[in-house]
Amino acid sequence: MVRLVAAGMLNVGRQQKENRMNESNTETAVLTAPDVSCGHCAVTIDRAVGGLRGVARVDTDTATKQVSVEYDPSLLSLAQIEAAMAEEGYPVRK
Ligand SMILES: [Cu+2]
Repeated sequence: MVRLVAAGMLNVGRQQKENRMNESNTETAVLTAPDVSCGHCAVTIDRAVGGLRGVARVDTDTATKQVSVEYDPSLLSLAQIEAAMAEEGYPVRK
């Protein structure tokens, strides 16, 4: 019973965090990563970039090789996002 209550409180906390993120000023950057070829690449990028603090959303389109990243510029820079992608083997084309 106590565990159920605790889990519910955790969910509420997560929701509030998401709401705060939506209220903050996020920017969406569309990056081209020519080495993206398949869904596996998309999953790798989603994990690497999505795991960065300040990233709200990652969407990789394997057809266009474009990665759209919604992030909070007050928490991290575009250069940090690009570095995380390059580290996984997907350098961004300038
Ligand atoms: Cu791939």
